[in-house]
Amino acid sequence: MKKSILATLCVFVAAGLALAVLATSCGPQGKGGASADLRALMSARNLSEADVSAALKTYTPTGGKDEFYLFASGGHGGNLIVIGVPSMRILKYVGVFTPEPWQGYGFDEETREIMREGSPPGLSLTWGDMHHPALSETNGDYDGEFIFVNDKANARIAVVSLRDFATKQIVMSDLIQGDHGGTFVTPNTEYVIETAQFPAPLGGGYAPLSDYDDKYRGAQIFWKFDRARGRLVPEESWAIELPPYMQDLADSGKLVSEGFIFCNSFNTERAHGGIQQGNPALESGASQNDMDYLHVFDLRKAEAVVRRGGTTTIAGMRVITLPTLIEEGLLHFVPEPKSPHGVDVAPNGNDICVAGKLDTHVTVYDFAKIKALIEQKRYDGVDAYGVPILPFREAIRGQVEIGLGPLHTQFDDRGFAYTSVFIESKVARWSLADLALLEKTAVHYNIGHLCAAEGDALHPKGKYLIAMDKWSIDRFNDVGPLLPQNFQLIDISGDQMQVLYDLPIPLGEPHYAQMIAADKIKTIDMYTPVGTNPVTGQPHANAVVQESDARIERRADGVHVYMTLIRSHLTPDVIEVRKGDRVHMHVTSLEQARDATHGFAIDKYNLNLSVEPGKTCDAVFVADRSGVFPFYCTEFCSALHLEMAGYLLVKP
Ligand code: CUK
Ligand code: CUA
Repeated sequence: MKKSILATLCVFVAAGLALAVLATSCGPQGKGGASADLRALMSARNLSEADVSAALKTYTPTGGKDEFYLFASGGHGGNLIVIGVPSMRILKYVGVFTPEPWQGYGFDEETREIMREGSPPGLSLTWGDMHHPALSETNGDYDGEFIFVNDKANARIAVVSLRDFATKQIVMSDLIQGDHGGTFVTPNTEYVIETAQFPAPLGGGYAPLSDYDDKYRGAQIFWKFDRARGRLVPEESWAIELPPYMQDLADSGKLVSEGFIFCNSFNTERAHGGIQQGNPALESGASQNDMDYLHVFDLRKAEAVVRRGGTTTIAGMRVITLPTLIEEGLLHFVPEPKSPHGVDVAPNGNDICVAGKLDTHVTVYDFAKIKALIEQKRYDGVDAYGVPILPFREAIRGQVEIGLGPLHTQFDDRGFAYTSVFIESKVARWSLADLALLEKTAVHYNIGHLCAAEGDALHPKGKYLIAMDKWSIDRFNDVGPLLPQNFQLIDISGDQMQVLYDLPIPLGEPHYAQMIAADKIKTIDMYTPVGTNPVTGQPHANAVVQESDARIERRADGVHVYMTLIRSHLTPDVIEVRKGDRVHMHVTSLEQARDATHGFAIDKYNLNLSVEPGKTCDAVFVADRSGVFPFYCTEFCSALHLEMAGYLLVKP
């Protein structure tokens, strides 16, 4: 054991990473940098010293914990991915927009209700296109309590509690159709921001495309968050009407810019397709102008307008209309080059970074200058809807020439910014102080977002960055035509960035992720007291907290089964009903041992529950087929797990 530790240290020395003091302990073995055994292993596996040094930076022995949690969107898989950094071990998929049977998510009544509430009336959507997770913040730093995620496809926002890593709420407003710019929080999480991408008549009505300029609109919703309840409050939320450009990502101001919201846009051309009608495709139609508009929105002044009732209600949502926004001086535009993607406010709060997909620069706006221009009403005209435009040159601090296809920017603790360069497949590191490009590191194909540790918070942690690469061609063993995405872990602590590890993501396209220090996450071990409803956190009305109370009751609305689970039996274990009965399962786990989870599945009734220690949940189904249907526990919970089973008998 001792020998292998010494050998390991020697490899560090070989890679030029160890402290000099360690070198003395390497003895004769240290001459070549590694022991003969390690050398043999390296050559057998064809590893360079750089490989070994990378391995040592990520390898986490059994029982070792990670320094950070990475929360990555699961893209069109609809679920959230939790990963430990630097080990890059996947810790959990959290069911959000898509049912997740092993969590009972979308199968028990409590979570089915979450999915129904977040769906159009009469429908229960079973997937989403998650793009941007946003951790809750306190004073501009992640606090580890909640994470919010959007569903681009259906214009929804979900709330996930980080106490139990479970979804608590999905909200949907009929105001907009499809959101891309979500989610972003204000520095104390008063609001969760959701922005429409596709202009459409607000509130969901019909209008022909020939009315695009007049009837189609963009919008940005400010969902009010009640932290004590852990819920978004639709009645206290409101929105702003925007011109029918494609509003993209947003960011909250911080420090000097706190109280302002920045949102980039593209397609200020207002192209809307119609290839067969002789119009340009959206991709070229939306790429004509050299400049689009950075939206600068005064949130504090807008709140005053909302308070005094200066809103119009559309689809149940209070909306500040575009004429009111202009009249009250709440919205200003600043030109931004060309079809940009994303806006990121630097930790100093004053530098606002925008990268143009079709421009080679990151443009750094100077908030102090923007504010002065607004105060002096120094306008370069107005847009087609009357929104005042500030002069570009007077609003910026400068531009950094980055390369082809710069997209998103993150920050570290040393004053560096990191921008993903999509077309070049690189990560660029540049200095905020002098706006100078320092270094570019090749990553795998088609990097989209990148994520540094707390890299969009007030106090970034540095150390690690994840390159979120969209193509993984040639990188992993072949799995057919649909390949995983690739997360590359990059060490950013040194003078040179170093790619350490490739993690295939086989769940959906994770657009964005956030990384938080692990010590900020405080989870519960189990649901207490026994009989807790995990969604509300309150005692469940249908809980049965001792086995002797387990029972079957026939009532007007069907058969109610009050069931308890404890190693290794289900009580009752025989359920007799008549064909056509509605069966209401009320299932409680009496376990109070950590991780002693039971499942509950009924054969051929499309039902699987996950019953963690202390949890109660309901499931309702109609016993519409007669026969004998075994039910059983789906978690291997004990030596007699296979015996944890029973029968549902449905009499003809
Ligand atoms: S987006 Cu996918 S790479 Cu939805 Cu934030 Cu930029
Ligand atoms: Cu309980 Cu297996």
